Amino acid sequence: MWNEEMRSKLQLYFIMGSTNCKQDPEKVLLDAIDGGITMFQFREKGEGALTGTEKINLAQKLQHLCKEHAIPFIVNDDIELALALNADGVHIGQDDEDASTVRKKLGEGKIVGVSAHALMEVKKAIADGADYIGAGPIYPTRTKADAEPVKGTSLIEEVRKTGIRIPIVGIGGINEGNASAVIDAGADGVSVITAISLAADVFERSSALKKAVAGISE
Ligand code: TPS
Repeated sequence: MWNEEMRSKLQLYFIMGSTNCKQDPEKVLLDAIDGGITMFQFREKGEGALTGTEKINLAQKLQHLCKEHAIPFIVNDDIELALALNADGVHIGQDDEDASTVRKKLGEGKIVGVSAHALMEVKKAIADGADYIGAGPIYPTRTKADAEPVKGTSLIEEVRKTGIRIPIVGIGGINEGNASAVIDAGADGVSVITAISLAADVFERSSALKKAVAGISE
């Protein structure tokens, strides 16, 4: 699904779980949706993360909000949860199963995204049938404990220079101040956690990010 629809869904891709929020996660997601996010990933990870039925219940509530606003709901890593909820897709990292296996498990018409940190990983993800790439970390991030070394925008530039057209989002330390550099490097969008999830005004910050991605200065 390397089409314009996928690219536009990636414009402002918000990722979140309960551990990334200081307020009620449902309120955070709703304000972010109002601010203009175009895709959502449920990522329930880290110290204090919910498990079992609590995790499923939160996922269901957030999925419901996404459905009401026609925002694709993607699950991080957890294929069983994605299947149980009939989520729109799954995002996987380099340590997970490959995209082709995940797609077989999910069935037709689902979105499969892959994190990549080098050109070789991008090529493998494409061969495995990935729908999009999460490239990063672009800038320093404290949100992912096992993050790879910072790449700047060079990986995205390198991928585009080779003529590879797969949809890409940049991720890692992105905010409204540096988002446009990521788009200029050749990304279709940006993916953020804390720039939105920890914002004092989630609506304001997501609207500002959306404008930065769309190239409209305030
Ligand atoms: C689309 N990942 C790389 S850096 C990071 C995460 C979760 C933390 C960003 O937090 N691409 C996609 N989804 C993923 N889960 C990853 C990559 C992995 P912050 O914005 O607070 O710096």
